[in-house]
Amino acid sequence: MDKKFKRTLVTTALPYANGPVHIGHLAGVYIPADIYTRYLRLKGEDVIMIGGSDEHGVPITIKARNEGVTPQDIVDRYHTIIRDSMEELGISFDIYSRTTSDIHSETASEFFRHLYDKGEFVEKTSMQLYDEKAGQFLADRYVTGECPHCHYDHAYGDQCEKCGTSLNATDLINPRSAITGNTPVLRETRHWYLPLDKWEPALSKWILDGHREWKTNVYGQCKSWIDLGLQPRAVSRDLDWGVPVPVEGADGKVLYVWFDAPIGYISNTKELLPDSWEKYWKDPETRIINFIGKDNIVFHCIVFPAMLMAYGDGYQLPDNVPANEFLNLEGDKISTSRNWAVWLHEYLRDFEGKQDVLRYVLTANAPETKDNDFTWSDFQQRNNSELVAILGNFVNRVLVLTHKYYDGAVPVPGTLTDTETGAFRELAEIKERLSECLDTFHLREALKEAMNIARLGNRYLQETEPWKLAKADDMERVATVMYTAIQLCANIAIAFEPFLPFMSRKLADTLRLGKMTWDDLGRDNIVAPGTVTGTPGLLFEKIEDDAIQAQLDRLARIKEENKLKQWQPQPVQEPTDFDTFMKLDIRVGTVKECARVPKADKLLRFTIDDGMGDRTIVSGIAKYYDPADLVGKQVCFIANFPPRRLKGVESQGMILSAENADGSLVVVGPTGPVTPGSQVK
Ligand code: B3M
Ligand code: ZN
Repeated sequence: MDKKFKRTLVTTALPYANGPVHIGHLAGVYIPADIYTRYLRLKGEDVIMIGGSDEHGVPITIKARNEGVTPQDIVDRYHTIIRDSMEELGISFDIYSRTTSDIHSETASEFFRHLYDKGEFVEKTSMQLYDEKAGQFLADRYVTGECPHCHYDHAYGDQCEKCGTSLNATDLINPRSAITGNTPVLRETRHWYLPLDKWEPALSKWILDGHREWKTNVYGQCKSWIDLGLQPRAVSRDLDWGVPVPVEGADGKVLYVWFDAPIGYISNTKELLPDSWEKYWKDPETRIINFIGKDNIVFHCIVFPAMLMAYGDGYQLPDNVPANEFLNLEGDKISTSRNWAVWLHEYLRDFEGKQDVLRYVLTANAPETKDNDFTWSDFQQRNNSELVAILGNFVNRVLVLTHKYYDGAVPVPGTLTDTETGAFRELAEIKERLSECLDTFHLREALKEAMNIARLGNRYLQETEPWKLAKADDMERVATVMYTAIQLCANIAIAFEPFLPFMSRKLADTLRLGKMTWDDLGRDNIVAPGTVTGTPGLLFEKIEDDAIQAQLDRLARIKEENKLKQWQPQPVQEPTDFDTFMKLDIRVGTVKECARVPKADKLLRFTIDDGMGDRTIVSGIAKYYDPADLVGKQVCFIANFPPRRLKGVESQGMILSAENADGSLVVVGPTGPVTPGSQVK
């Protein structure tokens, strides 16, 4: 670490407790933060990682309203799922708390009150959107409409998810209430604003001059915000869920969720370290790193820093904000409301014991510099041909051979040859690049470097071929090779600890390693001769096609469900006139016979009593009916279409049917008995 700093505070964006966490959250925030924190711990640094649920805000009240339960019910449910599933994935928070805790409301309240007393807010009355039917103001996600920038039609009142622009509800074109669907009216209300314009020079100096090393996506977003000119931002809302505004006469007003949520980082640090939390926030020798997703950049780089500067009292600004881009799923944007996600708690149920596989795939494919796609076939492929075939295979060969030749005891090596010294030199180079990548948040690259140790190991075995040496009875050389290979395995256990902590611990236990440290990485003598290694078990197992197919089937079902939910009636056609209608001779007939048309799986052949005799009609509805069920029913048909041949049968008309949202067809007939041959008009 930079000599300037004595300790690191890692914060992770607080997920909204309106749903479980999914692979997008993990790839964007929690896995990178966990890798980085574990790395610093291995280096013996003073580091804490802070997490917690964001339990205020409109996404939660909307969910509660939809389900007819209280917001507290919602956050209790999802906080537990999120906390437990992240723990199971090995995300090693020092604390995972929540913003409905008492300590948080006190901290957030005090923060607001302090700024209020210092005169840091501007109080303003303005016109805001109000839903007269629901009887409430429509803050943030309570209103949707057209984005004024990219014209996406489903932008939210606080942000357009399409172009990422942060919005005010009143910016939306054609706003609609998310509660009632009504068009809102404007009504006057009073709020407190943080004048970001006042902090613009300080923010510009701090970021644009002082942090050119930040990721280009982060720096670029900050720059465009600052270049556009910062505006005062409201920090309160007219809502009944949140931290009440701690000021006389502010009934029915709460702190804006984006005001209270980042303060959650502070409250959670306080909860973890009641006596020493301040040194993690107010000491210039503390380095603060915020892990977030790209939609949170402005709040972490502009708004929260302005709040901290306004507060004063030594609060430090983040040293880096390594925000990731988005992860898509099978080519589509991940969405909680559309259930288009791989949910962590479901993954853990479906792939028991495979935490490291998900950690591996999400790191190897992390959206560090651009949006990326998660696909189940890539997941399977990376498991089978990287984790199993490269990493697992190397370690397994080494342990099996050690047991075969030495009953598991690490042999005393003979003289090292150029092959060994070359391998250790390469290992040292890998360590250097790996550390450099981790220090600069290039975690995909870092994982590749760690993997290079396994590749190096496989190459080393291939080159030295200890099984051939053993056949030729060159046991001294076998001892050197196996000793060296065991050291490479130990290096793998250390190098992978930040990435794949479960595999790492299992391997470390097999090699009888106690506490691992980053200092040991690169050493050629980590495991002493004579150490009796444990029985080798497989580190990774192949993932079979049926497990992958089950996931793809689930996604296909969700796609189908979403299609149904999104179904809308076709727009009404161009106007027509009665004469045109009358030209169609629509009649009622009674089905006398109905049978499948041989060799045509879609077609049914009807014999219809049309009042004049028997009429044959062929209709493409075989998928939806058992022919016997239609006999005796009355149907409407068009009588004056010219006959045409379908699969060898002459069809004398067309039976009318209605198409459902899912594409299925239902035959249309009269609601009461009708004389066959009657006309429909
Ligand atoms: N809950 C937004 C999100 O989940 C928000 C982050 C808060 S971090 C202080 O994307
Ligand atoms: Zn937009």
